[in-house]
Amino acid sequence: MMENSRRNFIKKTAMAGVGLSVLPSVLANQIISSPNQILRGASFTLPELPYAFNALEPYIDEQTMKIHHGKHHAAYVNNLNKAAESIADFPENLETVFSNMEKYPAAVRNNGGGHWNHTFFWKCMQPGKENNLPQGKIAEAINRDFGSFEEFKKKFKETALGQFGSGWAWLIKEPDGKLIISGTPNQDNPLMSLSAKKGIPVLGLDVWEHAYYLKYQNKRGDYIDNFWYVVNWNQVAENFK
Ligand code: MN3
Repeated sequence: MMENSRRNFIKKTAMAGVGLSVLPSVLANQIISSPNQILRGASFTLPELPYAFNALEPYIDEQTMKIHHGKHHAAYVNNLNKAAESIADFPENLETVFSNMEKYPAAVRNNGGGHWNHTFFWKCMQPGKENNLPQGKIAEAINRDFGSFEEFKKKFKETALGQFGSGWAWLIKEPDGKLIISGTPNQDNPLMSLSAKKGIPVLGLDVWEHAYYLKYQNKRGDYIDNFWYVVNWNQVAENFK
């Protein structure tokens, strides 16, 4: 809200400055975007979790969720806003940024990725349940491309375990609709133009130590095994559409 007010103020000031009371929006935008203006193309905010901090217990503990969301994710948002502040015409849609990742500094790649990835990750989870299985078209596609759900989980775990240091494991939909599994380092994701494997993220798992260390310490494999109880397959099916 404050950002919008500020932008409107800048817009009005800019328009008043050139002595015009009515301008087509395209022209008005050009005025706001002139290099002499203090500008902001976008402002990002920390989304609320779609469930309580303790909702994923016992698989993911409350304290981890509080720190992960309230400290780590919040820091990505703050640092992204700082990085975006000095860039003219910074897109409001991060996917636009990712498609031209080479043009942006590392701070945008790391914090833009961090913000997008975590926002996606929170939605991929829900309170845990036994026999938590994919249904419908996403289940069919997993069987088609991996042979079975068990085989899919095995390959996903191999990728998540094999990601050296910090990073993510992804289930991705390629342009032809095929599902593949891929890992990315740091806060990269498969939407980024410089990603080795590109596609639409369908499911993502954060394998940074901050995601599991308090409960699982060095046992990343146990964290991955327990992730399957909290996957929100309805959301994953939406992501697959
Ligand atoms: Mn994280």
